[in-house]
Amino acid sequence: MRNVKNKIQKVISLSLAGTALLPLAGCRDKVETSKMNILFIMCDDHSYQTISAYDTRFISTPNIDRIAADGVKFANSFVANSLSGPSRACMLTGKHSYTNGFTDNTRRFDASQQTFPKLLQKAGYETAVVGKWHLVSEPTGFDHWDILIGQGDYYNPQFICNGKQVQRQGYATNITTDLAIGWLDSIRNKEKPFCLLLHHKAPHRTWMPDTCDLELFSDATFPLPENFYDNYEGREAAAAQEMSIEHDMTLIYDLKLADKEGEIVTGKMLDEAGRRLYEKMDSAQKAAWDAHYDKVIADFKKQNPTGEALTEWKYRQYMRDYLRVITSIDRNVGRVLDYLEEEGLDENTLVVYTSDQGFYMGEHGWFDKRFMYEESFRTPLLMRMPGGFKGSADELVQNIDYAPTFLEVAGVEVPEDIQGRSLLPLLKGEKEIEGRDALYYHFFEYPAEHMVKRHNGVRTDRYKLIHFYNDIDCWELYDLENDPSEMNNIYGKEGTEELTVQLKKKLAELQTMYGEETFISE
Ligand code: SGN
Ligand code: CA
Repeated sequence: MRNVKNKIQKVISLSLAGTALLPLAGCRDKVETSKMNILFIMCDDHSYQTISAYDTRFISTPNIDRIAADGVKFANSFVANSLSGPSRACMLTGKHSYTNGFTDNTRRFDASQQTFPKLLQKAGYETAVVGKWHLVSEPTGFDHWDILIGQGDYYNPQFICNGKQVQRQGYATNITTDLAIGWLDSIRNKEKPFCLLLHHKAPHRTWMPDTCDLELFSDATFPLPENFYDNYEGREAAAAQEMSIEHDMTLIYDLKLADKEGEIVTGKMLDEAGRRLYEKMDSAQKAAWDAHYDKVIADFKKQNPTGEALTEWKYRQYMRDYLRVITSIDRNVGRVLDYLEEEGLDENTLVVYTSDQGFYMGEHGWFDKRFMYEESFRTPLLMRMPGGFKGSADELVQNIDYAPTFLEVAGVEVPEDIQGRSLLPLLKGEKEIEGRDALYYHFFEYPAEHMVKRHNGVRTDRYKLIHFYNDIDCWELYDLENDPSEMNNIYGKEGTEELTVQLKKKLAELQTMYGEETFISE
């Protein structure tokens, strides 16, 4: 049925090409082809390891993969600062954190500054954002906004719709998708091209699955990452973190073992928070939840694992919940892609899928992100441009590049002060981004939850140099070709002198280029 409707739409739009004066009966969109629509889908904490276009070990994500199959898979995509608010600010402005001012999650986004939605809106686009926002100040540059409050809840979340608070029943990923389709279908002005930011809360901690996905992956076991029991030798900052599955992931809050008897106690304040999340569900949601987790709790009590068996139990449980949440995301991505096809909008819409950063799936023994190490510095990035290149792009790209890309796709001049580079050449299959031979990274949020020290660094296609500073002064150097898991810090080792000098020079150059000289002297 869907295909039939789709074919009809395509025939109509083809037959209308070049006949602008004909009545547009049956054609729902009157967008000029030069003004491409933009659908920017982003999840929160979605690891590239759990997208089958990138990695087939854990899960199949057929719908997200549809974007990759007909578009570009960026094989070397990175963020500028691996944390939600900062990452979003980098994307909106096309500038690094120090320049846009949103350096960590305690900040408030300066909404008066230049952003790509504002520039698109000025150029005649209809703009909207639905779902997670996380920038504290109200969205500006949007004709319509319907955002979660703060991190938002998985179940029955509160939204702020154009300034008015609304509570919605259901599961966040489904609701956010409904809001996106609802806006596309009946709220936006169809005379204009659109730019829609569809930003999910999922799969952010505490990885709460939709009730229909609870039984998935129940029997799945996962091979432990080789460096699961990392001892962080030669990496002082890595040793100081508080994001380990063994020590910091909690049974009730993170792993949903809120037993009715109250026998499971981790002694952490988070126990109470975990029980509160459960209390926010309605009775039908609780019944479905109990039907699954009561069995898990009973089994856990029977096994009563300790030591490494407990740590590995936690890892498996974490992976199962995380993958269930990804299943719901993938299904909902499919719904939006289907909608675009049904309406013939796929012919004139750039579709983007990304995450605000990568995430650890047990590598180094961790969950969470923040570090400049590969799993959290990288982020998935797929872009499908109608008529564009299909395949993999290996160039180093970063989330400050999205803003100039969207502007260029829309035919809007990219302002001089934007620090990112447009990826349009790569979307067209041209293999070059001018002047990009290394990426800069800067993480600021310390002291804070998870205790990842402040650091900045530079990455080329082969090497990475990191400087941890503030209450520590440690350098790390990795040869990613020989040590892709970053276990062997070769900083200060014989034979690395020349390389270190070059990378420090590059780091200083990038800091100057991105206006951080003042920061260096602080
Ligand atoms: C919350 C989480 C952290 C997470 C931060 C930042 N704790 O504070 O585990 O690192 O968000 O995540 S929780 O107890 O509230 O779940 S971010 O992606 O939004 O930056
Ligand atoms: Ca995040």
